[in-house]
Amino acid sequence: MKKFNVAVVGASGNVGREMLNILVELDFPVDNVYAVASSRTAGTVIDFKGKDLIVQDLATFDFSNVDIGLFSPGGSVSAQYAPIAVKAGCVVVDNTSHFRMDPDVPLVVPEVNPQAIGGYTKKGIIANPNCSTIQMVMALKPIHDAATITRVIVSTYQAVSGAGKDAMDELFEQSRATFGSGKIVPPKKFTKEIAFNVIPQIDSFLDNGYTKEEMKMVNETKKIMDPAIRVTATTVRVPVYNGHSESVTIETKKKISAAEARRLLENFDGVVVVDDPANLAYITPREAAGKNATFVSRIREDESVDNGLNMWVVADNLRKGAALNAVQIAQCLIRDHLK
Ligand code: L14
Repeated sequence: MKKFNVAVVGASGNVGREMLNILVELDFPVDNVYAVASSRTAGTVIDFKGKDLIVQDLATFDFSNVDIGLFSPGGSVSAQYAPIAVKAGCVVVDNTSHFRMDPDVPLVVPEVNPQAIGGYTKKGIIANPNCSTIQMVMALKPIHDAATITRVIVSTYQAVSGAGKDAMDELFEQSRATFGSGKIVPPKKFTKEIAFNVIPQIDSFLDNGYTKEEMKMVNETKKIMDPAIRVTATTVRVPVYNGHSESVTIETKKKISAAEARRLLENFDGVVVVDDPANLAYITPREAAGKNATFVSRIREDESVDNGLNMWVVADNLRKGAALNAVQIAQCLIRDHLK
């Protein structure tokens, strides 16, 4: 089997580290792996299959020997460096929001719209959707195919890991302070205290009153699945370390029973249904963390409308929401296009 040179950009971050883990777990056919990050962590050492990878500085890294770049750096870094990597001959799978809505960049969840990947040739870039979008479309897709979803109302309960390691430390230190550690930790990564609290803001506000995170869910769902689906979202940060949860309410053109939806979801690749409330069988983020599946629980008919369903959708936001989905995209890419 052909092997590939892979660069993980943002290798020191939460998502970058998961990417390295998942390359190993999925037995991705790597030849050389390069860990690349900002000058802040360049020179540090990361373990990969028992070997030391020395983190290289993105500013001077040469992509000409790299086939696939898995990018998950912060902020505007991808905007600057993804095109540089592409020019050097590398295909980039990018995790930032920068390229997602570019019509010349495919936005892919491999179980949902794998056919879109071929469009990567236009810019050399494939975008990985937002974490909350990915797990939601995993649960929507089989139902949409069977009954045509017309509207989605979603509220999220998002873990702090998506905001980075410093954000996880902020939750930890603020929690300790509540119990009298004596160390006062003012909000820094978040807009308000996150310990023992919930914050109805993720990313910045837009003119329409929604946050950017909310509009990512609206626009990305349309691009990945169907522009006709109308979506409204409220995205909320909760004091959970890892694993995003979502309350998802849908309306469909065709009536679909809870039992039928359960059966469709059970048969959809990547989804695991855990739904037997009488026996406390429903999923929580602590149980989903570290796992690759998107879990669906609490599937029930919405009795306030004619054709509606409610469900509870949970996934590890660093895995299916980011690193796993990116490596799965790379798997499709090498299977169908880089043979
Ligand atoms: O759009 O939990 O990819 O702060 C990734 C981090 C969305 C917000 C994205 C978080 C962002 C997310």
